[in-house]
Amino acid sequence: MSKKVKDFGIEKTLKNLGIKDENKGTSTGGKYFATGKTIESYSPVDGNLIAKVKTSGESDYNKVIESAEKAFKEFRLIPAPKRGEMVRQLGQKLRQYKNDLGKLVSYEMGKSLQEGLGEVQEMIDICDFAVGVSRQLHGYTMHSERPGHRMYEQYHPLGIVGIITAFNFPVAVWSWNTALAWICGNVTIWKPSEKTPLCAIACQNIMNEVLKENNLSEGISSVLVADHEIGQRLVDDKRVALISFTGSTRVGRMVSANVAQRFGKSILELGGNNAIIITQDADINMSIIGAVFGAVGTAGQRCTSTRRLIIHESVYDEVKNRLVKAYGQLKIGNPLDETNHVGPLIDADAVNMYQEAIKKGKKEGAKFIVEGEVLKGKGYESGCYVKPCIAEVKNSYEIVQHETFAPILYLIKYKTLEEAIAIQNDVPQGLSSAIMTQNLREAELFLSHAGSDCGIANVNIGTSGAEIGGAFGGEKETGGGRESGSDVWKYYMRRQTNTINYTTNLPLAQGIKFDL
Ligand code: UN1
Repeated sequence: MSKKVKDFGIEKTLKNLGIKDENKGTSTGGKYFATGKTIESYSPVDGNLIAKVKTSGESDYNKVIESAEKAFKEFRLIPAPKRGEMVRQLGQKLRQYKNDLGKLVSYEMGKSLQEGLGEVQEMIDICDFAVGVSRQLHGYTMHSERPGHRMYEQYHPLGIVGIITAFNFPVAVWSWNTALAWICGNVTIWKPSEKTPLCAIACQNIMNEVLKENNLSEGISSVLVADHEIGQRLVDDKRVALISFTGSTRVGRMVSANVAQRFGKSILELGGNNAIIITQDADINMSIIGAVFGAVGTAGQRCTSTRRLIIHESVYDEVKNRLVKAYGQLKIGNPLDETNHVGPLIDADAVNMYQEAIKKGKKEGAKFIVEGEVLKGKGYESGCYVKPCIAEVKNSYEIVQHETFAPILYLIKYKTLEEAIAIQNDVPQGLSSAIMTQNLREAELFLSHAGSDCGIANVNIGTSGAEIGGAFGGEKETGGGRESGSDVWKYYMRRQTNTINYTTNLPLAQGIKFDL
């Protein structure tokens, strides 16, 4: 390990989180099986090898599933508030490990340390939330049309929940799913991105402590560091009741079809193409901060990243000039150094996609007012650092219709709010959206049924940084799934309607007579 890495205390962080030079990536609770190929995790921060991970083979997969099936039989019998207590303890452990886990997220994934810590905070928050929900898994009681009958509904656990996550939120998305899945009585199997396996191993190590201290079955929490073929097995496996998939629309489309084919349930969190509308009544200072953070935060690799700004013609030049100035002040560099605003992209493929998108945009007519560039030289040795850029475009350009996971911001001019809303909605994706305005009429129109068609619609807030208390997810090609807050727990349970007759007669519903 290089000296530079030591300077940021990464070695100690890895040790604290139980990450070794060579790790077994597949485990069910504290039991490890990993007979597959070995992969290596390199940091996009400095290009160094962080550690090696042995992945899942065929037999490992079956062992994990069998262990999960066994654990489910016991876990579902534990009362929900007691399961909540397990999640409460996980939240406590996460508080304890917050600095280390946040730093590992930053080092393995490349987001700023503040954002890494923020991601762990989201994990803590969802644990707190889930503890409360564990006492509120309630259904309705209905009045029966028959005398002496009672009718109500209740929610039961599903079984095994498979969680497939992306590299960009390498720890939080696991916790949004697991915290709820567990309080609902399910067991979980996590297939993390192969780009961030160490974050997954660290989370599992933390959860193992909770399982061990409470003498709980190992199969409650499993992790499969594995390639897409094992991921496909999970998707196709009838024993896995729910697949929660976060990733691209392209892969999500296949996951959705495959899970539906076997009548499994799925939660899909796919691509976004999020816009902020900046109206003539916007607070321009707030708009600039919201837009810049939305576009360059996590180097444009959030599914909620701001990709388009739809700006009223009367403030267009002012917004444009101020953005150019703000971009000129951005510091790009090691994300562990808190003076930097923008860290690296995840890997060389991501850098290629950024370059391709710029090329394609230019071909279609995009006018770059802040040029993009792959940075070279001291501090940029990993080859993953790129310059956030801005282009003036038409919404109809193919590249603008497409989600590029990179800090490329598109500017579009509008005349009327109706036109702006139409532009905002005129993309295949429907995750997050925002309007910057101090005008109540504009805000309400944007939020109305004639307004944004996205799962998330904000006023005077950017498109990213959603709180865990609300349901998170989007419409159209974003997949329709919802995760984390509100009543999302219902996705992790099966609903059962119960009708009880406490009379000595057997009256039939709908007045049907059946005399013997
Ligand atoms: C994602 O990019 O996959 O709203 C999730 C946000 C974060 C979650 C993003 N709370 O930006």
